[in-house]
Amino acid sequence: MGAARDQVDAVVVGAGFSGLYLCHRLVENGFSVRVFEAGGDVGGTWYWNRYPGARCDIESVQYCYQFSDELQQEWTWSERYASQPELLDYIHHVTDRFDLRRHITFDTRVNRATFDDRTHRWTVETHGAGGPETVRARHLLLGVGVLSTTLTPDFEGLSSFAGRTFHTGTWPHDPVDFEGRRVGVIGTGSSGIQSIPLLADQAKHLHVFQRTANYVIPARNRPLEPDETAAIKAGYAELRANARERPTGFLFPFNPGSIHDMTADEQAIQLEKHWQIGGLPFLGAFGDILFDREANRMVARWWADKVRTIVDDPATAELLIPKGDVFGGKRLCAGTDYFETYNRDDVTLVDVSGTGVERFTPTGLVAEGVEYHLDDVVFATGFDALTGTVVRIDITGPDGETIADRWAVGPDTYLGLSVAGFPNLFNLQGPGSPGVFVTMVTGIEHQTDWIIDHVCWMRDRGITRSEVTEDAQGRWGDVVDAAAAVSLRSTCDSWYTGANVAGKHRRFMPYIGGFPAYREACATEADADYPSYRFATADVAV
Ligand code: NA7
Repeated sequence: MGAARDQVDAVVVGAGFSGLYLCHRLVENGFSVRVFEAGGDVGGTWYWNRYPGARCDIESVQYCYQFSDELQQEWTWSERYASQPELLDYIHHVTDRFDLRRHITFDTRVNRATFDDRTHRWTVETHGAGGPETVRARHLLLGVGVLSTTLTPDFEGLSSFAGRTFHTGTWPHDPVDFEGRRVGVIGTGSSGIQSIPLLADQAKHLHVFQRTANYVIPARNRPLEPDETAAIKAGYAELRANARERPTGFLFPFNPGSIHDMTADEQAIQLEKHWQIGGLPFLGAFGDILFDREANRMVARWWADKVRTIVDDPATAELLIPKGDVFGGKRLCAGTDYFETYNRDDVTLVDVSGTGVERFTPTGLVAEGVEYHLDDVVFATGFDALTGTVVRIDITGPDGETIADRWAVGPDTYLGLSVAGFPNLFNLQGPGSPGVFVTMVTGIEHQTDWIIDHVCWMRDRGITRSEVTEDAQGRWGDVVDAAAAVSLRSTCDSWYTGANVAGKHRRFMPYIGGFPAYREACATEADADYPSYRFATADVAV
């Protein structure tokens, strides 16, 4: 590794898409690196989220690395939307192909990191299978994932429940058999929506406890044919170049026009076209769906009628239609046979929008005053998104302030990457980043490349400390807020705003001004030799 294992140039936290690419680029540029990963292997999100039906909602060919053409050419995706096992195979392939495994310590959590302002190094304390370890590093790079701290509601009596419980975000590695069992699912976000049809196939009876209905579009996943794959591989360069210029960083059929400019018949044809395309590209039907309330309502009404044609029982259909929510305000869900599943006799939708799931009993749970006898309960209850994993690490800057304290009053960042008061630290895809609105892997590559340029620039000049200014951070916060303000998304309760976590500061966290504008802001900063940062060189040669 070129340096003692307890003193390195960079510590990377996480071995998912972010951590692996960070590791690759650091090593490629001659930096010594240790990667710490809480899981037992690489994969991040795709290591943990192994629930039945777990699948990407961005097309596989656009949800993968693009830094190596050899990698692109040698890897063949089998389906339009990759399943969790295929994504994990891909991540393993990348890890081995670029020989990254030897830099990673698995089953190990980073508990604490403290910046030493004398040496300009982070002291990083870990705990894992091999016991505690302390590593000193110039740079602390967080690739901890934006949906990696699971939430399980603190239900009364939960510990008395004698059956099995699972969370979609920490699913067991061994197959789970639900055959002949009475299963309950709590939560109808993407994870619930993907898993419910498969759980229904196995269970003796499935109860779905729904607090809030969600907008679901058929994913229309399918195998990729050999001739399609050949065309994709031949056209990767063009695909990537075009995708980079799109606000989302990925390509899908998009009509920038307004719904108001079409007749009712034309609107229906256009919406049907996008319904047939399926998945997130449904939002590309009209340019004003997420910006104009009436346009949004018109689409929601058309969609509700679709649901009524699929679900046989009218009362169940009405329950599955969100009431008053902005269409696409939460992340749109891509489902496979989701609504059809409610036509099965062995599936019951339970409305828990009133008094909710009240308590667990040894044999099940009580919801809305009714007791349900269950053998297994699946929590599909989401994550403390974007900030949750970062604030659970005790990260202390030179002034003694922790990131958790700093972000308790709002997750301020500069370009989503840097936090004032925390030198030599970069966080990927978190608050202030376009991350969750750009295809993740593309956003990760872009941010990583920017970080690598920054740390190389420091090294070339003998600089050992880099810290963003409060002013620059404040200005970026205004940019993030202004972009959010024009979108209906910011008006919704969702994990984007922190509304799904009791007591969490309420702010629309991602930057939704689009990938091109974000790349321009990052490039402007780098091209001008990082005017938003203050630099210093340590007196001590360590
Ligand atoms: P989400 O989208 O946050 O969904 C969590 C679901 O759990 C949602 O339906 C919640 O209902 C429900 N929930 C949470 N707490 C409760 C309680 N106490 N009682 C009943 N229901 C509850 O998480 P996912 O894992 O599905 O998806 C996260 C992202 O991963 C997704 O957006 C994709 O980007 C991939 P609520 O809406 O709060 O009423």
